[in-house]
Amino acid sequence: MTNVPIEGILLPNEKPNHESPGNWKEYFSFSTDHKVIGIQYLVTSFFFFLVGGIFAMVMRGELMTPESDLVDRTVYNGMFTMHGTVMLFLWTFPSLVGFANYLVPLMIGARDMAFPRLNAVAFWMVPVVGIIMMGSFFIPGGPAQAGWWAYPPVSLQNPTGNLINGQVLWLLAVAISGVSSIMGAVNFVTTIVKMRAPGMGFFRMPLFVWAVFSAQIIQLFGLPALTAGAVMLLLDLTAGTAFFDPARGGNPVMFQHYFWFYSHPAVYVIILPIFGIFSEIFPVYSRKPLFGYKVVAVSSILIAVVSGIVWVHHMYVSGTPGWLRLIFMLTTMFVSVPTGIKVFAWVATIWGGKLRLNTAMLFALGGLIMFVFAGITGIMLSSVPVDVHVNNTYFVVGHFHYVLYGTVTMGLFAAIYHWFPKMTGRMYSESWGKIHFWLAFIGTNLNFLPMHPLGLQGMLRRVASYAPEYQFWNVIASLGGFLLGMSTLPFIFNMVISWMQGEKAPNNPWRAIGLEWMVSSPPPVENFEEIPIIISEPYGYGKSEPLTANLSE
Ligand code: HEM
Ligand SMILES: [Cu+2]
Repeated sequence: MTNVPIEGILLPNEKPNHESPGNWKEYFSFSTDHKVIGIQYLVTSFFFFLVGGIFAMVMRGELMTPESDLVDRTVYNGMFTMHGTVMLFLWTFPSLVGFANYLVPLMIGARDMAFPRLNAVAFWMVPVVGIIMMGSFFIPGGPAQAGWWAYPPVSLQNPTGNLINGQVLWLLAVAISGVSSIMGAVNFVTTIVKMRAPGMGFFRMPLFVWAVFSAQIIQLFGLPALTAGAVMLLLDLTAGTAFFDPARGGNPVMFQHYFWFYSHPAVYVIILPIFGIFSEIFPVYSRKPLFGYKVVAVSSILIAVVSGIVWVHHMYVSGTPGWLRLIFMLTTMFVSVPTGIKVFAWVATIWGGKLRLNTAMLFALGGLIMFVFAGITGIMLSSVPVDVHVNNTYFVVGHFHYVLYGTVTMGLFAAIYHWFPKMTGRMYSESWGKIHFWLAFIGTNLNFLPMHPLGLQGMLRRVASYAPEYQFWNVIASLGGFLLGMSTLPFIFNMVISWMQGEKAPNNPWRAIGLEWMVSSPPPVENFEEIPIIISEPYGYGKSEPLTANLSE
């Protein structure tokens, strides 16, 4: 077979033909270099993390007192809707795609992604999504107010009567974001299947690559459902159809199925790469091989499969019959098996290791601790009798913030610190990093722990006012929220100053094992002058076997 060059597709041995990213202007251009695109994703999504954070500060300000006195109720509705949407679709998803973009080709010994141009197109759709979302603040009626899940009939209300309203723009943005993610998924799966360096069998891939692979397979089977649901809702809103409008014979519960068939697996699209990050970081800073490498790899795939058959646990109180609730309760509880295996493997890796508690390791450890807590509340929620009581209360909000801040955002910070020297060629300041960690760790727990007693006492989510007896825990939560907001300042300060004038980073500052650490910091445009030949399993800490046959360590 001959290799016929095809426009826009990179063959495994071909060198990519892009310029070196020496110049900052490169980051504002249609670059096809996966490393530039990775950083573009990360910086853009971090900007939206700040935007979503400001919405959170407004909500926590409102909730300092039982009365609705800081902002108008409709503004509050817009705030929680846009907060959730921005944090999911513009922070966690794209930042993880950023890491996947930057790291996967380097980790598998490839020179770029399989479809570099598709990659650039997928990235540039993200700012478009952001602009549409933010633009909805400036139209009559303001942004969508139906929550990040956009359940009909609330999402079908359209109080202004305009064709272009907040909900329509929201649906449009979510649909574009879905298209961008599908492009990304096709690209990642192809890259991982087709572009691995010689000798890099599936069971020699780093666990971050396994995690991205599993997560992107979920995107491929799940996203079509969400996109179909979003388009049908858009038609109901604009074209007079009645798929989901109960007043006109439609079925609103059907939308919940479309939504959760994707959006439950979506939480695994987010968490799996974080598990991958943990699996990369713990061995390096414990100086031990990852415990149970193959089992951890397979459990990523198992999580991806099982995540597809649990969605109805979000619908226990949507008129779901008892026998169906029972089935989904059992499948949901089963997810904790492969997840528990991973937690066990990380603890066994850390156990008895020579721990180096620098900032990246602290964030990973903090994230692991909070994940264990989130997993416990998750199992509680999977139980029908518990969920029937706490569904739609702050208990659920507490649970998913332990996952999405406590684990995912902490894990993202761990990754940013760990790979910062590789990406920028500079070292960051450990002391500022540690200040960031402690503020974030204390802030997260102060903010989200009180939500559990509040939910058990019956405080509903998505409300701007509440009964006075809930005030104590709400004040604590708000103070924690403001602390969390402040914790971001030392981070920004550290990143900007270190990127501009930090100490120069060597190729491998953490003495880590992995292909990305065998090239310069930042890596050369084509990643590898010579394609590496892999001759051993990853994570060979404490063994003295080389990783490749041809690159020098
Ligand atoms: C052991 C693993 C987990 C179990 C058993 C579990 C279980 C549940 C259940 C049953 C609910 C529904 C509660 C309700 O609506 O009344 C829920 C809500 C939620 N979970 Fe989890 N969960 C787990 C892990 C995760 C992870 C890893 C994430 C995210 C990365 C996550 C994010 C969410 C979110 C966002 C919601 C709320 C959705 C909403 O109402 O807006 N969960 N979880
Ligand atoms: Cu779920």
